[in-house]
Amino acid sequence: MTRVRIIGAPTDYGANRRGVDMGPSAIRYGGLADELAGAGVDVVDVGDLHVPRAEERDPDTAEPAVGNAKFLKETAGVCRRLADEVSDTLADGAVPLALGGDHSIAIGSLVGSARDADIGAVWFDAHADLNTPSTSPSGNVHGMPLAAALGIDEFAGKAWANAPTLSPENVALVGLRSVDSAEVDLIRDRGFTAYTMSDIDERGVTDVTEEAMAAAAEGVDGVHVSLDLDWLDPNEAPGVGTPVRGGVTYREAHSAMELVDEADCLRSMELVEVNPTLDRNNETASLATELAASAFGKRVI
Ligand code: 4U7
Ligand code: MN
Ligand code: MN
Ligand code: MN
Repeated sequence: MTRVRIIGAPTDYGANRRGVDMGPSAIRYGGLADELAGAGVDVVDVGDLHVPRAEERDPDTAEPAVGNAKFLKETAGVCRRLADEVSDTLADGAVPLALGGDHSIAIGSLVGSARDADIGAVWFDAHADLNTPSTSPSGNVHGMPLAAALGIDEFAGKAWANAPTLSPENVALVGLRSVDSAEVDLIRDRGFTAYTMSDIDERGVTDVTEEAMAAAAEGVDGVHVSLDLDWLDPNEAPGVGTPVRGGVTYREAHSAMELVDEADCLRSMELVEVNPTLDRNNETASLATELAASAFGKRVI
């Protein structure tokens, strides 16, 4: 029986919108544990990591932005704790499921998942999250986690941020529709596997997801799946801070998550960017729980 350990990481440092720190509560309230139990999974919820609120920082000791990156020190603190939880969970033979919070927490998930294994990653997201402190148009670290984990530019040599066994050839980006110019260059130059929404239009989400999982899994021990809820169309998932029109539908998202399960290489996962203050009746949080259940094997019959 698959065992899953839920770890909440209620951050909002990395996003431009407050409220995403309430994501873990909303996702739990949306029925995550029951949905996973319905998928035949043995679930343990270890609660939330301690995440100091931005307002609790002593203004005299608060770190200034690093380059253009806001709250990088605070993000490092949370990600170190999350990486330890993720690697302990794996050592215990369970699959870590981290709940954000903003997408900067993926740095912790990836570092923890890569600690004792070679990993790949599949990024279901409207965005590439490959900015660095110098290229980011916003300074928000939720737009940088993949660059951090891969040690690109200013992130090179930062132990808290780097997942040394992850390389671009084992990273697949799925559903891209908002990519900044420096990110386009990285995607072209470094050997990522990348699928835009146009690829999904042309080939269908099932083909694309199968190929993405296979590319990520090639030659490694397991795959981290990162699900940013802004991957879906804002009509289906309104409760996100950086919505982009033209995303996948409810059915496409479920098909993709079923194929995540069928690829049979899932090592760790996260659900991020759910912002209950922007949601409609907790629909985005509930959708996140349903999609996780599909990824962990839930089927109609
Ligand atoms: B998310 C953006 F400029 N690229 O870096 C940036 F468009 O985790 C958005 O995928 C990043 O939601 C979105 O700020 C980060 C922007
Ligand atoms: Mn996104
Ligand atoms: Mn993202
Ligand atoms: Mn976002």
